[in-house]
Amino acid sequence: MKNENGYAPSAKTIAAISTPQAPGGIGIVRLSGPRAKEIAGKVFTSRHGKTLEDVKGYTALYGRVHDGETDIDEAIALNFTAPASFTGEDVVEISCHGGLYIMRRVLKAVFAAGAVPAGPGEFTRRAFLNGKIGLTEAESVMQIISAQGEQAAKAALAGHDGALEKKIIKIRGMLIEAAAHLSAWADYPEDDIPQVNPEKLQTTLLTVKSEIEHLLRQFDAGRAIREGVATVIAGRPNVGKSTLMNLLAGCERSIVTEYAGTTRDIVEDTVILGDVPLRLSDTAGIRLTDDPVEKIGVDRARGKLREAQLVLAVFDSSQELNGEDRELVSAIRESAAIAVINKSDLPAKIDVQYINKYFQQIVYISALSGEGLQELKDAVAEVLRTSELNPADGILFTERQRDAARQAGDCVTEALTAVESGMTLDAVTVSIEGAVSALLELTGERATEAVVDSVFSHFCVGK
Ligand SMILES: Nc1nc2c(ncn2[C@@H]2O[C@H](COP(=O)(O)OP(=O)(O)OP(=O)(O)O)[C@@H](O)[C@H]2O)c(=O)[nH]1
Ligand SMILES: [Mg+2]
Repeated sequence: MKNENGYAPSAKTIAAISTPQAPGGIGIVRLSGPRAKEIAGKVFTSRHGKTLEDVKGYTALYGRVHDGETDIDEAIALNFTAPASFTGEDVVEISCHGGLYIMRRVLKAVFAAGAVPAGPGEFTRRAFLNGKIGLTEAESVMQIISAQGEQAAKAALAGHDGALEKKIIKIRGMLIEAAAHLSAWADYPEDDIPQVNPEKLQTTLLTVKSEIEHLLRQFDAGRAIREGVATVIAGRPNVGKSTLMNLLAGCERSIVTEYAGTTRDIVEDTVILGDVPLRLSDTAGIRLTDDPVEKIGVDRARGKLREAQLVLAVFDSSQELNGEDRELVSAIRESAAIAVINKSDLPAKIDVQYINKYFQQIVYISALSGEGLQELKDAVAEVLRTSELNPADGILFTERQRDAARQAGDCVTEALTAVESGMTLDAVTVSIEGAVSALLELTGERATEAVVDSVFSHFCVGK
């Protein structure tokens, strides 16, 4: 028998430890499947003789968990009755003391009583297959678990509440309406179907395109907030890179002296600037040098620069620009970068016009006094586009989602080109249908088994 989602419910009852594989106050062994209550009943005996099958759903029973012969621990068994559970199946959670030895013994007893080990993410996978949650919501379960900061947690929760799915369904609705009108008009020309207005069609497609582009732009910003950004502080010697590092870190992380060539090795620290975790690297001042030790430092700085996701290019406001500054500017042409004009407390000599020409974001700062720090935060949020991020709006979380959105965007662009170049409306319909199918894959409504497998392979066992 298949459920409304088109999947046959699983006959197997799975079990796993759902709390971390580490000692804790409480540990939970979770079972899900048609025999969950019966199997749990074989290893759990309640104090007052009630069984999990007698009591109604959402009842907690207190008792002992055992392996049929000896008691393992005292425990609480909580039952959820299908379909009103996380997985949509009968679920029992046995909460015992959170010692690893105890939890493993309980799990072993549950296996001996007839359950099979749950695969990675299998509980969430069953929730998806049983139509309890969409694929994007399932993916955000992982994001909620791994969120490190407030913004990231908020975004993950919004995804779990279906913000992305709603957004995709809205976009898809617009496309489906356009495609339906096109087909009806092409198939039943004698009926009274209003003629397709190419301008209106174009407007719809442009709206959809800009919504998809907006989602794609936010992908990188969302990732910056979730995973942090590899940020390199670079510049010629003595411009105040290490002073800036210390200002951002809030402690004396790097050595600062008035001598050029102080920093040799890369000094690293992670700081949260605004909402974004920056993995900072303070580097050696880039210049030609005969000092063999400094030379290694300069090479390392250049290497770091190539890997950087964001460069804070530091210049000394009190000095004229020199060849080393210009070399840095040309080395980071392709990178996301902010020009940080430091020592703003001193009389300015720097040629700002030159900097203006190459950087979109310029910040004046005194790393010594901290003046200008807020402007730097704003510039970082601007460059990484985290200032535009609105979790309630729906955010693409995973590369899988991003790729599907990209594909949909490409199809919409194709459809637009077809409309603009006066191609047959059939060609437009084909492209629109391509976009719809990419969006169906994004939400998981038409995802292949391979896609579903790969989504859940990233989960841990017990989730
Ligand atoms: N007046 C003023 N001096 C600063 C400022 N920032 C740094 N300095 C001074 O500039 C000198 C060099 O600072 P560092 O932070 O070591 O410079 P750096 O770029 O790390 O230098 P290297 O490691 O040698 O490449 C020190 O004497 C700092 O006190 C600033 O904003 N204003
Ligand atoms: Mg330094």
